[in-house]
Amino acid sequence: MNSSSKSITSTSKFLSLVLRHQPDVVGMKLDPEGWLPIDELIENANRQGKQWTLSLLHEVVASCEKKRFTLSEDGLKIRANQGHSVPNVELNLEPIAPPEVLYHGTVFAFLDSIREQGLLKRSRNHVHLSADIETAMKVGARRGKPVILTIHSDAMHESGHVFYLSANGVWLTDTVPVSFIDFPEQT
Ligand code: HQG
Repeated sequence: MNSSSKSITSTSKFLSLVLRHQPDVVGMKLDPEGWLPIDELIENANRQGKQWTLSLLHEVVASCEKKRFTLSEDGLKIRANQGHSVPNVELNLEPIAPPEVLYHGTVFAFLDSIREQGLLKRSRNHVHLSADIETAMKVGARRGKPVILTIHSDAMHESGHVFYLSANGVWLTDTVPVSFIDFPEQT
């Protein structure tokens, strides 16, 4: 990794912290839809020793493979597309019918508890599901050897569960009862 991609990665990590979890680390509060004014964010971050510029943040937004962040149409605000734990952030996504199945990448250590409780959102505002197995593998691999659960999302939807699709293609729902989860056989 060269020094410029290092600074993009560290900026992206700090931005995720601020825009999803702890805006107070730069003394700010997300607006009800999760936005922060970008100029003020840069000023506040720089007061804490960062060396951010508008063009650095534009580069972070554009180069992020997972498209974690969005700039508002007028370019004055920035927000995270999903992953929030800040309460009461309303992304104003439209409910949307999911495909027949979705996937959730997790690890063996959580399976007993998932078998008992289903998938819970825990510290985040939604349970996060992936449209394809490859993405779910990457999500699970953040914690160890990934285990992929298959979620019968169409059946969930039919029985009244609401789904949203984030701007970066992550499926969001409130909870997944265990009856809609297929566990892999060897687990
Ligand atoms: C597990 C990343 C025990 C769940 C990813 C997961 C994603 C349970 C962990 C996004 C459970 C929560 C979200 C239960 C769920 N008992 N464990 N009943 N229910 N779990 O990080 O889905 O790179 O909040 O399996 O790509 O891992 O940050 O959710 O392992 O899109 O942009 O509890 O974060 O995106 O962990 O990941 P998380 P997640 P970024």
